[in-house]
Amino acid sequence: MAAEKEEFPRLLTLRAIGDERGWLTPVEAGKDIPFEVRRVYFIYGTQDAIRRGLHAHRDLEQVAVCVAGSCAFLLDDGHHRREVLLDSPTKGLYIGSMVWREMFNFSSDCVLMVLASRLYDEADYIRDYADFLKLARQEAI
Ligand code: T46
Repeated sequence: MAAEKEEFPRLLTLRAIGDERGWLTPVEAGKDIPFEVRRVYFIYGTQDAIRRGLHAHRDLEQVAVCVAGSCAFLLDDGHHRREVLLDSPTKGLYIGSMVWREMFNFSSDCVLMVLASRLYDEADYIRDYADFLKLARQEAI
């Protein structure tokens, strides 16, 4: 039986609860996010000409949400390269292990929140694209 084609990239739609006071988006581990959240970090004050990321993770799941402003992601799983614009606090971009990511086109008001499945570990980063491709293509065999 042919394996089902996984959605890449996977976008999660977060809830938006609004009334006359404005909007509220809840993020609950195990409900809105498909893993237990062990770390949260924010990226902000990035100029629009800057490119960040440029690495993959060996074993890390993350969901990125632009809670203010917008930015673009390039995701590359070693076989497909896709660009995604994050421009709403209800759009969550799921990034699994062994996916090369680059972030760019940051708006001046961009606040990018990232929820992660593991604590920070520099040894988990693959920062060389050629090394990443070799590993990603080996894994697919
Ligand atoms: C990712 C993309 C989306 C810490 O001390 N703790 C942390 O939890 C993180 C994420 C970073 N740092 C330190 C490590 C560096 O000295 O903060 C500095 C900047 O990190 P980095 O250059 O890795 O930032 P980005 O924007 O290139 O990448 C970050 C995440 O590191 C990465 O996991 O997937 O955002």
